[in-house]
Amino acid sequence: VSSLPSELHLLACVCTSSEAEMSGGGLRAGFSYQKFVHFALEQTRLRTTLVPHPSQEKFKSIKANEDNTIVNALSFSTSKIRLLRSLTIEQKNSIQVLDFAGFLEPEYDLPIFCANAFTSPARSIVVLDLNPLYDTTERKDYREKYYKNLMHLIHKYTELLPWGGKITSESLRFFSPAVVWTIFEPTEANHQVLYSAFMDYYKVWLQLVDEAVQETSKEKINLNREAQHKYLTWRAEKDPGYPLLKKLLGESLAKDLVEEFLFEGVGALGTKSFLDYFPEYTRDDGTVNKKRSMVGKSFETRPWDARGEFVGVGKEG
Ligand code: BLA
Repeated sequence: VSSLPSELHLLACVCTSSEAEMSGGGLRAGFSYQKFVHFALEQTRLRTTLVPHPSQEKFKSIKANEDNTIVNALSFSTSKIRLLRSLTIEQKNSIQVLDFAGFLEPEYDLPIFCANAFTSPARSIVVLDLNPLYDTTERKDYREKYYKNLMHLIHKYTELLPWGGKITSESLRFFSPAVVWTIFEPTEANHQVLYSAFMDYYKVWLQLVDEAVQETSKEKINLNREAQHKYLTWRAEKDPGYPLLKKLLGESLAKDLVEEFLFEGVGALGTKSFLDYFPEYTRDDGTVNKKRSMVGKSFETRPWDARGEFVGVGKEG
């Protein structure tokens, strides 16, 4: 019940946007990532019961510093999904942000659903993926288990949503061979393709959730928990959206949003620190290096082959 107003708002957006979307060129007044969220929640509800996550209460009504900015935050859990949360930010004729993710309970080794899009009048920067819990190059068994039957998706979209260019190898290790990493001009046609890809990827993920069998080995559950905690720790510290969140919400609220909402679990799923996981970021005085990447950007083209085998050659610079 607590999510009703946001979802009504969301429905309203879907119903009234078509006319504005027809106007074409640049960032359309009516374009919104709300319909992505609406689709995902509706699909999830068809299969399972969504229970509001405790984090929703604090963040569902957050406001940006600027009046023209609408922030929407929703979070749920299900019997298998520990945290399904969505953040959208809309600034009329200016920026549109989507950050949608789903994390399973540690009893499952399922990939993390990850849809991030940052749209300005100039371009849309997009990551859409089932982020692996384990390295798909080192762990061939994990790659076989989840990505073998998923590679058809990237073949379907790679032409319309081409590789976005050089990327830091630090980000790349959290991506799967089926990742959509792309930068495009924010036209209606491009966003329609993105919406279609989002629907396909989300449906596949939901199917995997349905089929997921609970792990019983304590050791494996602990490994799943630590892998998820490492991911949360990385993103809570280095997410490219963080500077913008600070600007829009102020430093303190942005920090709370990142730690208690977007990457909730970073404080509770494990005790290791960022530097325990990523010691290469240690500065001489023992603090965390603020640089996002220590290695630099590389991989001008998609570094996986059609079967999901890593074929990238990392070059510095
Ligand atoms: C840029 N966001 C990017 C880039 C990536 C991502 C790869 C390109 C810059 C780069 O090479 O680092 C997204 N990176 C990811 C994701 C993972 C990762 C999803 O490693 C997962 C492991 N983006 C958002 C949100 C905002 C946002 C919520 O998701 C804002 C509130 C903004 N992303 C944003 C902006 C840029 C960006 C402004 C361009 C500026 C920059 O590159 O610093």
